[in-house]
Amino acid sequence: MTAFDSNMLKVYLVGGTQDVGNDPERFLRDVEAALKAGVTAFQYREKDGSQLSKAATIDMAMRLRKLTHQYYVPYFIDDDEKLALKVGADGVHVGQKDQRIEEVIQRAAGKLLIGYSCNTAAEIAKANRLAAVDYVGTGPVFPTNSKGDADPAIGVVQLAQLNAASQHPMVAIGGISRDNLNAVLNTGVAGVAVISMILGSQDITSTVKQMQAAYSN
Ligand code: TZP
Ligand code: MG
Repeated sequence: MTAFDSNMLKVYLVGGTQDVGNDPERFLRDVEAALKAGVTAFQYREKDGSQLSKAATIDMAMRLRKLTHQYYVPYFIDDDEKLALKVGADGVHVGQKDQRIEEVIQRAAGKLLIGYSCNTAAEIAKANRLAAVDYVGTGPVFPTNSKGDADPAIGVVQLAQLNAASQHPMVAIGGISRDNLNAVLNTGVAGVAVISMILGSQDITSTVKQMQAAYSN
């Protein structure tokens, strides 16, 4: 497990094979292009229409561990701290609808970095009391097509308020695109997590570089 640094949230790629037309080889190619171009963290999130078997998901998780090591990029796994420990990932991301955060902390704290989805003031207040949480993921900021059970969009005003209330670094997620990236960064969040902005891009390298450049504006 690498040490947590909030800079790792800046350009945070999330994705699974379902985000690239259920094509595992294309997924590996696209993730590698993004790692090479400079994403600061990667989260493997195999759900919402995935067609991979359990065995194929474990195999993919291992291949992604090798790839992320090759590019020195911190590697998180969505929802499944057992899989994260098995493949030697750096961290696990836990949603509100997933396993209870207290149980994940008990099993994984000190072994895995812990990200936690928090989309309301009450959820942020709870996360503030959990010292083992490394960062919170908050959204959807805008409507998204990448998550079947996404809550209504919160918008940048609410995002800024939640970020101000959070004692953990915050990464914003949901519907983030070239058009709204600067508005999201103006809220003061530590970073942005995206699926389609990168995995749906015609030119992954230039998209990642534009995201990096947005921090120096
Ligand atoms: N959690 C909240 S919104 C979302 C997740 C996983 C999907 C983000 O995907 P996109 O394509 O960046 O809107
Ligand atoms: Mg989850």
